[in-house]
Amino acid sequence: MELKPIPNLNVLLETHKKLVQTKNEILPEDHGWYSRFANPVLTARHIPIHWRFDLNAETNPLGMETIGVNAAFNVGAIKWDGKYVLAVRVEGVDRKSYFAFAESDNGLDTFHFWDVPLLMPQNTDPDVNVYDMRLTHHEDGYVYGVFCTERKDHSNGPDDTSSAIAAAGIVRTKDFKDWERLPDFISPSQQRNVTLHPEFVEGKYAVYTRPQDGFIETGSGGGIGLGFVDDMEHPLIKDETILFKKRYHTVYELKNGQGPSPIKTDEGWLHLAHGVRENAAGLRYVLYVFMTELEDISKIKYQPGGYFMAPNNEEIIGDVGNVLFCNGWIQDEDGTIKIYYASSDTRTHVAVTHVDRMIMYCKNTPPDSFHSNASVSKIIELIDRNKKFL
Ligand code: M1P
Repeated sequence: MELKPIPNLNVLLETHKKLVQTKNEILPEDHGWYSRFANPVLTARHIPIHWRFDLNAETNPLGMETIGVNAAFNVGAIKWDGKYVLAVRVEGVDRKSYFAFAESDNGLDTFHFWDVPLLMPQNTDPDVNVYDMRLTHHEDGYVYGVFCTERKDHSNGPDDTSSAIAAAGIVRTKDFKDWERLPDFISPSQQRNVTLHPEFVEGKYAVYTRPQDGFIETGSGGGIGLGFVDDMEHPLIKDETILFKKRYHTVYELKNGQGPSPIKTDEGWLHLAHGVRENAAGLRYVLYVFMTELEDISKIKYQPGGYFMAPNNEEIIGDVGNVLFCNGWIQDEDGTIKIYYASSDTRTHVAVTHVDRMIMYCKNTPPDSFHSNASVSKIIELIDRNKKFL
């Protein structure tokens, strides 16, 4: 019998092609820190048609969507074979997240997905949900994908259907075809927002962590931590200390978390992180920057005050509103940095800056001095220095 495609196949394919081929446009910003772009680089609508629709008219005569997608966000990022490659957190309408890789030649638009999403290799305790992969090309030659693996917390008995436990899962590859699953990081607390430092530190793997008291609350253990692992095949986190503490009346008052692995610059290791605070409308997630010493990654060298990026206009709206989150950035050979950030747990955007701008930002933005009057004093100081130019 002759196979017939669904009646709306051409319309679906044409609409999808048009979306994927849309060129992006840089937007003007006056702060000089980075530039945003007009369109998100990835949304749920970018997921290929044949991943979402049964194309056979016999089984799907009305051409309806078969497997819905809710969001495409929180991407890991890497330059691979000259392409910008994103490990996208795709979330289905069933709330399950999985990873799918999308690539682009210029890193700004025309991202398209590889053949199939990643079927995550499993350990003995299967993942219930996986998300937020950080991709790190480590000095040992592997590309590591460190992600959050969530499983049910059975400790409160069978009637508790929502408690979960978060841990940091690890996969590694040398070719993006074969993925080896390693044991999850071994740590006394729950973990999320974990990523590797790209170089060995005194022969050990250095790991940025975010120890948590519970699945949501970071509690007394909050902050961006730093720990060390001897062997990735037995990834026991040792000597974990808090590198960047949460603190009252800052943009990271409630919790914070390391974004992607840091970028090495002439001045230090450049970090991008998210900070969370609470307000009457709920939680607000913003991105902030800090720099650690080249010779001692446990020491903060620059800590510019306040946020670097906050949800803007339509970015405020989405599944989990008022959230910016970033777990992927890419530095080009000329020092350009492409920041892949997600808004409101829904879509992925790009912002572009340069390593020189980021260094200036780190050096020239005053640190938070934790009191309104101290903030005003800094402004008055700046006004005084500026008088001779006006
Ligand atoms: O919903 C906002 C973010 O919440 C979590 O981040 P954190 O552990 O720092 O609170 C993660 O689930 C993240 O995926 C999500 O974007």
